[in-house]
Amino acid sequence: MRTDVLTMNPIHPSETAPLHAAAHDLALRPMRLAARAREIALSAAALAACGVALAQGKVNDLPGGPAVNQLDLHPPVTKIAEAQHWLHYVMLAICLFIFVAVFGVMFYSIIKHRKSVGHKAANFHESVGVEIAWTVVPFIIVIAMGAMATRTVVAMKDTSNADLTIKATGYQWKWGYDYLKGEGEGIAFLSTLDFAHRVMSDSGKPAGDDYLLKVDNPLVVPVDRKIRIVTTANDVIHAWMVPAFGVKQDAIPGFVRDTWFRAEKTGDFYGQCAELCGKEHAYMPIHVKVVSQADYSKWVEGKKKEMAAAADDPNKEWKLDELVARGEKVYNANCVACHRPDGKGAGPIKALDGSQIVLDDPAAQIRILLNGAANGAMPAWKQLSDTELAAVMTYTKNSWSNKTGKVIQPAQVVAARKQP
Ligand code: HEC
Ligand SMILES: [Cu+2]
Repeated sequence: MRTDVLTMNPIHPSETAPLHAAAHDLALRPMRLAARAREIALSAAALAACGVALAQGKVNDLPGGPAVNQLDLHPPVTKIAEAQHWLHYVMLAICLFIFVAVFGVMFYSIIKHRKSVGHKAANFHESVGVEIAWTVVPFIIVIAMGAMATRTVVAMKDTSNADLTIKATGYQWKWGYDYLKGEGEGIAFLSTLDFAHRVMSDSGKPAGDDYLLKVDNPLVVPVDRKIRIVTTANDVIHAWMVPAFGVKQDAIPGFVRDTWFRAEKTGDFYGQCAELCGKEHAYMPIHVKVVSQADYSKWVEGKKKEMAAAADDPNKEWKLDELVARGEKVYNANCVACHRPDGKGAGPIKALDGSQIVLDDPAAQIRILLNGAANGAMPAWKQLSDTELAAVMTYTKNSWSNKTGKVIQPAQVVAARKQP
């Protein structure tokens, strides 16, 4: 059996077509203008897609995100990003200088001393002076460049004395944030691409300046505080990157890595997963909202209240319509992307509408939700709460043509979690 290199999942022959279609779709998806320019060179088909996108309305710069016709790096909002930009330009200047000097001497020699104007090739061996010069000069250049970069690289790695520590977990395909230490400790949520953007992408009709960058729950942090981001992953390698902060750190399953930033401006800043992690790699954006200390405290308070309200007693017996209402929200946040709003799925994604398991086999349904299926093609949803899982299962049992009138209670999920 073949294995999909992106998701490391075995591919059934019937699955390859949609996966390839998705990959193709990715290549054609119109992006912002700068990236688009590259695509035009790549294929005439991309050109057509681009024309369609342009006709659909004007795209503007997104503050904290990509800009139209952007050539330069993102405007820095941290000291580290500023230092990185400075290094970038100094290194570029050094390289340019060497390039001009070396090629200048070369072309001068070729033209000035060419055979046709009567020059004869010199014939000499072993010049100690030249050999020392071409060893020592590059050595000094390399050491000088390394010395300049070292301070910044060391500072980038110094995650000590953070005001706030947040764990960012990469999932296929979303981010999970856990506030581990500092104000807001205990807050945890998932951050998923806004479903409207996926619909736009699927229909090939991009719109808005934050296209494919809008999430349901942005990461919120206070301005002027040292934020330590601890990265890890649940399935495959992802990377947490926010260019304006000068931050990019791999998120590796089974490992913990960290990075940090101290944003000097409030506002919205955007990034992307930066490690190809499967077919929906392009659908796991990062949105960081930097707010004032006062607004941050307010947000923490609100979030805590929200969490307290949502922290349900797993022993509570729920009514059918309560669970369905709650489950619809869970479904729209986590399941629609694959199973579609009509529950019909597509290709290898099995339909929930009419599924025997959903209709009639609660034990199997709970098992699939907790553990995933098809080697993770259907992800495990252990990270959802017992009530959320019970709610979404009850919702799927009572939606579309599924009219079972049956309920799964949180207590059943609790019991299933305890089974090996
Ligand atoms: C990344 C895509 C993806 C997401 C997101 C996803 N699923 Fe699935 N789901 C699948 C795939 C693929 C299968 C088929 C697995 C197989 O081949 O056995 C599946 C199968 C299922 C099944 C078994 C259906 C059957 O008849 O075998 C259930 C139940 C299910 N999913 C529920 C959910 C729920 C509820 C959610 C949201 C919490 C969800 N899924 C989110 C991809 C997904
Ligand atoms: Cu990723």
